[in-house]
Amino acid sequence: MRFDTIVVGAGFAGMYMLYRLREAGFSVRVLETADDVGGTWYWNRYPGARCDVQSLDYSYAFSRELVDEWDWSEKYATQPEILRYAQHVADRFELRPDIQFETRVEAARWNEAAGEWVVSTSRGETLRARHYIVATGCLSVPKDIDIEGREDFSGRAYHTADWPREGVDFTGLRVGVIGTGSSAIQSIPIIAEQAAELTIFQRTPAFSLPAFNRPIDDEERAARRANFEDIKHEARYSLFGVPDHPMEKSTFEVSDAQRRKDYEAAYRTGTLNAMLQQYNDLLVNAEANETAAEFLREKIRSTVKDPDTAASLCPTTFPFGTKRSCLDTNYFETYNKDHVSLVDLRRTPLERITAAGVKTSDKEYEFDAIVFATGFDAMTGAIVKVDIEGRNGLALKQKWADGPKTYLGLAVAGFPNLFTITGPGSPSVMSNMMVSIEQHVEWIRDLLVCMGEDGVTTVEADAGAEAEWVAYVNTVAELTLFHGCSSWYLGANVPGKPRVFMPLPGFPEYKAVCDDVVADGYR
Ligand code: NA7
Repeated sequence: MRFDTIVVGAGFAGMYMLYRLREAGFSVRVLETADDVGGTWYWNRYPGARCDVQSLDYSYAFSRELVDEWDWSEKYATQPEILRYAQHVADRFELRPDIQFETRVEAARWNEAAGEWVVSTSRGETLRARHYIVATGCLSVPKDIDIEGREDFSGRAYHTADWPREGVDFTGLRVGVIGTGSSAIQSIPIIAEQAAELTIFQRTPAFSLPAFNRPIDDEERAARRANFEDIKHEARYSLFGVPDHPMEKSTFEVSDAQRRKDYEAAYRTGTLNAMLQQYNDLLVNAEANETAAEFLREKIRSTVKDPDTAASLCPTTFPFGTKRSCLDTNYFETYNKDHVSLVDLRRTPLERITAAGVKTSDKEYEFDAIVFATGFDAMTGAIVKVDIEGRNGLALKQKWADGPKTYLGLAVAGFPNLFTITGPGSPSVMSNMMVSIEQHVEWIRDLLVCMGEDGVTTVEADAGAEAEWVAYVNTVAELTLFHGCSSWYLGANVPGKPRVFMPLPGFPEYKAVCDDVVADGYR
């Protein structure tokens, strides 16, 4: 079967790409592993799963009708509601007929003679297309669980990113949770409501702010709709792609007392960006950052009653915001429950999983169920999972052996007519994904339309431009405190993965470059 374009993934990126290309007259086939749309919101069904961007911002903005007809119920909607939204979009825009579900892409090879991509799937099919668009998401492939003995456990084992559809009832069980990133922090308070005993194994404590989640009422929805165009514009000119209040002051320009007040106000908004942007130097000046970090540590100490547990829960090894911070509901409060305990793996390292449970250097803990909340092979995992070969048999995995190289996070030299939506080297996870997705999809659509109009059959990133772009992304990262921090932003969570900073901070500046490339005839 032959199409103009094959899109991999039917999450928010793939669905919008399909919508725009079909509208522009292209024949498109979307290939999706799951049996429904939703991408990350299809798989991550763990209890308490929510987005860390507010629902009103984490929405498509391309269709006014869609904005007017969809009512979010909460400031931070739950995963089932976000999935319903994705399903609604698929139905409303009649996307499903062009999406092939339960199909994993195994290989994609560029055929030079035919000038097309040859794509093989888990169903044994071979599909051909001029363009191959990767819309597989930034956090979609769980990292391999790098803990010895993982297969030995005789109880029930779960991964937050591959949660059973029917849910899990932990009532009366002894449960262990490994990890304290966002997935763990969101699920722990809910698991604690059911489990008879809950033990959390923490290697690195995370900064987490209360989400102050609440219902959204009709008045708020109406106000939002009334100002929709302004808000949409503001989002596209904001650092993280969510409307914000520009940072004007630096940390030490204000008195200690004023700073406390400012932090308290930012904290009370229950948003990550307010706290990260309270002063304009928090992400570039370590001393400034430490004032915010200490403010958050004080919050932990005043919430968690046991001083030893509180001390373990206080992050001290990286600046605030440089590892992804979390938003929670009653996370730290949960440690005040008698049946919940924390094991600090920095004091007693995890040795292995056993048939009965988890063994640390100190003792063996017995469980009925273990929840692995150990994170993702972020940004590149899903892309290189497919065996992609460009010109002259060049494997993408090989090309990226020392870290991903892209031009604008959109294209890769040596891989004609291949595009990545929110790929490494673009703002992606450093921005509101919805805003980045819409910008990338529209940019790719415009390019493909332009190619058609000009009779151009292949387009490819220039190797020199790509090298310059990779250097630019690294230079930007080096100017910030993100650089050098062991986070999944630079692949540090996956043993052996090259450490290269993958997202690009600063959505508006990035968008300006993309627009400039277009204005310059796709130089
Ligand atoms: P994260 O944020 O990568 O968190 C994974 C957690 O699991 C983190 O606390 C890790 O500790 C811990 N971990 C991973 N491997 C191990 C081993 N081998 N032993 C002990 N502990 C381990 O993933 P999430 O799913 O929570 O969130 C990912 C993003 O999704 C999140 O940032 C949001 O943007 C949405 P470590 O920090 O590596 O010491």
